[in-house]
Amino acid sequence: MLKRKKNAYLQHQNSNAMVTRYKIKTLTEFVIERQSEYPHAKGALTRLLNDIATAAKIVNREINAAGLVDILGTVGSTNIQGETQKKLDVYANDMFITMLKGGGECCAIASEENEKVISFQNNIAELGKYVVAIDPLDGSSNIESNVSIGTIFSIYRRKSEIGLGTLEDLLQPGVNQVAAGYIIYGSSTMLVYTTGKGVNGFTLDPSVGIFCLSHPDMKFTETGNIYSINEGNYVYFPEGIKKYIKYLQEEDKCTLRPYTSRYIGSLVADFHRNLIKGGIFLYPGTRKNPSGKLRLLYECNPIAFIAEQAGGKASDGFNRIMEIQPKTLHQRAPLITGPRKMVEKAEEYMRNFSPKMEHSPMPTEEE
Ligand code: P6P
Repeated sequence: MLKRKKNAYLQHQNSNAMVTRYKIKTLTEFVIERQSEYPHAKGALTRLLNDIATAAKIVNREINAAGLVDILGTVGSTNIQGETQKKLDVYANDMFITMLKGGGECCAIASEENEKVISFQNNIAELGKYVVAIDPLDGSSNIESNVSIGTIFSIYRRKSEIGLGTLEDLLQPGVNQVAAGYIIYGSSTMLVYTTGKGVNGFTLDPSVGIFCLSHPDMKFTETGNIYSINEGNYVYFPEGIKKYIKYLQEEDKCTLRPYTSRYIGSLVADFHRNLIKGGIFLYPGTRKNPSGKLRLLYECNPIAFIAEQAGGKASDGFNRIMEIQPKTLHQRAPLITGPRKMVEKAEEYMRNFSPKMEHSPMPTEEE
């Protein structure tokens, strides 16, 4: 009798486990559910996030097909950065702009691929309340080598009242972001985003074209043992970074050193791995480029928002990234981001060995 009861219980548990295992929450369900946490939300941000997710699915399809059709080659033109534009770069940029313009919730876009702000006129008053800064296909130089690449986006409320979005609407410090995230086109395609209440990751099920919640409430580990930096620039690094790297490479069992070096050269892929496994990412200012390489509006700020919401930190070596007041659309900023304790150790080395870097020259548009 007891054995029959036990078997019946186990069968009941297994059937529940089956249901639980397959009870998925979609991105759409999640965003709508979370919308209720914002009393004044009328659904505009929800629709904007879904517009971005839809564009990402379409870009994902083209990236996966890229190896099969002749869109790996360059399109010949160059973007604002002076980089040769890959056809996928252009395709992704066009797709996100089209979706954001068509969705009606956005009145202006700053894109890595466009020199100036792209503004839209919304004739319906309650539309166009947001602006978006976006790197439509970051790391695209890795496309031919089939390395994971990404889209990085940042969403702000517009400051102007009505009409076309303006440059001032885009030149807001990162603390004003209402949402930020990235899509990583890798072995699986994931959308990771925050609206200021934690970080959640959604994996695309390509068979049905749905982003499913796979990584709820993502957090950095308290510290990690991975460091990501392009050591090919070592000779140009400030003394503080040089000494920090040597600190990471010393043997010390108590602090898990020497750390492991991992660097792909694709910001979204490097950052995402470090968020999952615990590690610090550094793209510092150098003797050659005191403001570093990464762009404040659509690389540093969105990554910084995610990092802080995941319990980590993001600085330029001295100051919080999200408190930098942008002066130009494509300005660069040094970026050090990861678990709080790791970033603070790097900042300690910068303060002690490269204090003069704190007030490096203000970036210019040409940079
Ligand atoms: P480097 C890609 O071009 C990118 O903007 C980021 O995705 C990446 O982190 C960085 O540049 C890599 O730069 O100089 O190490 O090749």
